[in-house]
Amino acid sequence: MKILVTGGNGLVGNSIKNIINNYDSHEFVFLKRDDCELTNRENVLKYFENNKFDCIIHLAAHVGGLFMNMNSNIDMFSKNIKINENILEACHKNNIKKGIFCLSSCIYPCNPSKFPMDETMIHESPPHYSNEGYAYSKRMLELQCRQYNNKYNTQYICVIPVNLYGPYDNFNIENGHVIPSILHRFHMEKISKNENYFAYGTGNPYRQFLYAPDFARIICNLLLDNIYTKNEPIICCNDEITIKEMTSTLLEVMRIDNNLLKWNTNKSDGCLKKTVTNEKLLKYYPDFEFTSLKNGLTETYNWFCNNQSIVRK
Ligand code: GFB
Repeated sequence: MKILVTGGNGLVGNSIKNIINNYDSHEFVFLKRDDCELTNRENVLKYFENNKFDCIIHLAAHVGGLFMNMNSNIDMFSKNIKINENILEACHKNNIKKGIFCLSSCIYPCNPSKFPMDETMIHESPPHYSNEGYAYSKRMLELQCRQYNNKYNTQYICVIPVNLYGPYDNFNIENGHVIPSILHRFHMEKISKNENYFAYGTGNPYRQFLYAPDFARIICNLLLDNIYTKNEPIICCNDEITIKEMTSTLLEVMRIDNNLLKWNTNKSDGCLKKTVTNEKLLKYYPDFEFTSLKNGLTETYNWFCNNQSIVRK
């Protein structure tokens, strides 16, 4: 099959690039932002018309950490709605019947009826105000995929990862997610010998972190090994810890004394808890081996230090 990967030069796109040798009977095309502006309908329809694909891994999105979301909820909604609508229309017009579409655990209700949350609870009640724009744009993507699946018998599978991290992430100190932005900021403090190690918020919120290379393996399995033959959403998550525990492990990996860590509680904590379950995933892949946080953080920090010329900052 000829497989289009949108967001091909991002965190997960590059992780897929590193494992496609395992799937050499298929051709992967990695779409970069400069190849086609996905918010532009005409560009997208022309690109699909001119290139013809059998299936799609749709990863491209306007994403960012808590503070970027809080500052740009309008952009988060409008850009992602346009991207997803254009991609789905192009898939339909070019008879692409199978694909992976990426949501996120942050779209879930912030006050759910129960924890952990499962695949049936996406629309149960409002998401956290901090990322409403992004959350509702992704909830609409789940709705659109379900409508196409019901009417045209497509297999558009929505995958729901938790907080992803790894090599090729966005290490922007203000707009990045917690792991890349703390890693970058603390690295600068370390090499400048200033040693002002401030993390944001209280450190009490709970999060589940998934190593992007693990998520890439899950995506390729779901799309290509015909074990999961349904077209319903599926959560991809690992164990839950507090931001404090994650930061402590990161400092250990960066060889920074944990006693030097301070918290800037003027900064928001965002959603305190958004626990989801991987019960469904493990039903289909009971032997799936997740990378431990310590190993994932070690590989991410080594990659950051050895690839300064290409790191997104
Ligand atoms: O990863 P993060 O930005 O996203 O923040 P969310 C996670 C937690 O880390 C929050 C704390 O409780 C922050 O207060 N934190 C501590 C920091 N220090 C830092 C820091 O230096 N930078 C950042 N960014 N956080 C996002 C959603 O929520 O989850 C997105 O807004 C996306 O839409 C993503 O879906 C997966 O987990 O709070």
